[in-house]
Amino acid sequence: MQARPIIYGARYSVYVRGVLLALAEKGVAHDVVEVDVFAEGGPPREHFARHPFGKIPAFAHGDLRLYETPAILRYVYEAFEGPSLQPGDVRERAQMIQAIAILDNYAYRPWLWDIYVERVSIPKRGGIPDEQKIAEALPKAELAATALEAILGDRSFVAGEAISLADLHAAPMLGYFGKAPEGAALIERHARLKAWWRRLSERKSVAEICV
Ligand SMILES: N[C@@H](CCC(=O)N[C@@H](CS)C(=O)NCC(=O)O)C(=O)O
Repeated sequence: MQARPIIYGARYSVYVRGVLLALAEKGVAHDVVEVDVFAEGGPPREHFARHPFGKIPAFAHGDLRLYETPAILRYVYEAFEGPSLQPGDVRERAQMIQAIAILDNYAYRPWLWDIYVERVSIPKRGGIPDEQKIAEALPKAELAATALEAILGDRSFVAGEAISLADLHAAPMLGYFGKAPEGAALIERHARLKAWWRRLSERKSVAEICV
């Protein structure tokens, strides 16, 4: 087995960041091969051999090839020494998977694409945000936040008192979302979510990777 896993992707990607966070929390040395999936003309042709859907991250370790972040996170959790990133309790493990699914299915699109990209990225490039898209995303963004907060409850992390893969999946999304005024205001309104995000953002790995 080759010593260092390889992550194919870009460091700005929330999904790449989730994997980088897991590797950082585990203390696993790794290499990143930059792949620009948003390049004019689409992802580089050779990337489709690593990820048939042309997305990032793709992952290699020895002769193992993986894509889809939850699978990569699970592999990192199981294959490498270091702190456990998965709760010992069966109910908390189920909540960890539930939180990851909520983030992917209900938070990623409104938080990232409809609000952060429209409000922050597009104006940075000189474009005009789609106000209707933002307005329509706000209730969906709120619902995702409320659902995550309900799972979090009074605990320190989303699936218990210890950090888990779900927190590492959430941190990059919360980091971007909080940069949009609508996201910052929403986080501010949700006291538990706010405390959770503060706890996450103070971690060395999150502070270094989710800038
Ligand atoms: N389901 C995938 C999602 C990965 C994903 O959507 N990555 C984004 C970057 S954050 C991407 O590659 N987008 C390129 C595109 O959609 O064309 C996973 O879990 O890894």
